[in-house]
Amino acid sequence: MRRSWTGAALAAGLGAAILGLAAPAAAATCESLKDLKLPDAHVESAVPLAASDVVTPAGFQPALMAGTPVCRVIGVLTPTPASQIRFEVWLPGAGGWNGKLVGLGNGGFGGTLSGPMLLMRGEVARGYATAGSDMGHTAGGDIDAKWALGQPEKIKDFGYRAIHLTAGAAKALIAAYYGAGPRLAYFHGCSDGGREALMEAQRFPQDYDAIAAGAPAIPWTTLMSAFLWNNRLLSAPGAALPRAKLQLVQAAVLAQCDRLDGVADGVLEDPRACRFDPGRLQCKTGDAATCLTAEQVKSLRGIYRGPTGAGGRSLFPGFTAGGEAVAGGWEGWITGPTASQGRFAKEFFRWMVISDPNWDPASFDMARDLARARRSSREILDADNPDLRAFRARGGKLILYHGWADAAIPAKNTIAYYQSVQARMGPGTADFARLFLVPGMAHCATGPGPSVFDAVGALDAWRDKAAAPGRLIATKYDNDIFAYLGLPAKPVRTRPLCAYPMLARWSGSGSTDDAANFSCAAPPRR
Ligand SMILES: [Ca+2]
Repeated sequence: MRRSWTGAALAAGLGAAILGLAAPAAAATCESLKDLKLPDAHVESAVPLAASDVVTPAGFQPALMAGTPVCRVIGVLTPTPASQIRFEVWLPGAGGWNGKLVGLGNGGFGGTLSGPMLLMRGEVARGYATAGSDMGHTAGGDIDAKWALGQPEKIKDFGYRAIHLTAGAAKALIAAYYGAGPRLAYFHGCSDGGREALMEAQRFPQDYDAIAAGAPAIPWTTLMSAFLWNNRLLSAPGAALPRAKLQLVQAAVLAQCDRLDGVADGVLEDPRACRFDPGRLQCKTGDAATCLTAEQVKSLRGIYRGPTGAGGRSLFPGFTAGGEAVAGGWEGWITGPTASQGRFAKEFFRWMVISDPNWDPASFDMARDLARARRSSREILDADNPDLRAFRARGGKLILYHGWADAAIPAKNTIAYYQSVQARMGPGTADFARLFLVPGMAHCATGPGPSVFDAVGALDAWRDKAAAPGRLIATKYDNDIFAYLGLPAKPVRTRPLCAYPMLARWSGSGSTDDAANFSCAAPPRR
């Protein structure tokens, strides 16, 4: 009798455990999450999506199928009367959930959920519950800051509050839906999403257990000033750099430096080793297709050097050589007539710093206006605090990455931040924070080098299984964007990304398209 009672209890217990995996007793239906009470927030809708359902919110381009059955929750956070933070949480069915949350960052000034949702779609397919926000305002695109005029609380939402509160709302929804909170929570963002990632590590270390920050837009106030400094540099008479001249320069850089890393592949493993002076391309007289004018040489030297202040002191790092003509690179970000750097900076100064719709970027003065930007916005927007003690103390892990061919934000800026963390946190920094530089990678994605790698997978292996990443494997695809979004694409080449300061070195035999023929080695002394 006793035995059968035990057996029955065991069977019931097992049954409950099995049922518990499929549908925990405390769990809610998707639709019932609409009635969930959250602090300073309300749920607008909670709807089950089939894998084949097409997700097309305003501004969500391209429209894609959900790809995975999820409970899609849309809500609004209102921590202040002026706040209106739209967020989404996608919850895979209980049987497909891996017990973890991934928060995804936004880009630019935010303003839609397009960017986060593209990444959320990929992470729910791997079993994560995912979350993202519009950063607290609605805008026509991510280079639009008109919403900030006279809205100090909305600027705080954009600066740090939207991502922090979205993390809390996501955890509450997860606890209600599955009957248990996430066992582990990660965050991944690039560009402004990288800034958001570092805000979380610096300001809200309890939100996430591990964080990946790609090409972080830090410190925001200095970055925007550096954008405008480049813009003004190129506005001088004769200083513009048309596409053909960028191609001329990049070809000269690669002819001089491509083989310094032992592999002629159109990519520089460490652009800092390339001592290229554009003066060697200067025309003997006037201008021609095969040479640069004196004014163009001056522009290039300025972009490579970065803005300087009194006495030639560097105010922000410059860009490295080798990616001048990369598609979507310098022309789209720095040198083209409608380049994004100038547009971003104009929006920032006009609507967040000067608060004057008629403010003219031509009036920009680096010393005066950088100081002004810092006074108005440093406390809210700059995520460059190297003190990560609280994040480290709770077991947090941080992966930083940055593409060497990034024309939006210079890779050297992320090296400088990592070095500041090393200085503040000491010799054990690599035990919780590592930097991966990505040769030939443009801003957050694409470029001539292998640029597709699994940052969240590396975070998960490190935080959950104590497997510290010595190297990440990056793949080049025939369509990198497709691969990045989890759509079909054909691999072309793999390479290791080595934890800073190590560099990938070809063994000298075997295909240079296979990461197996490379090792991570200390950089040569220079
Ligand atoms: Ca090379």
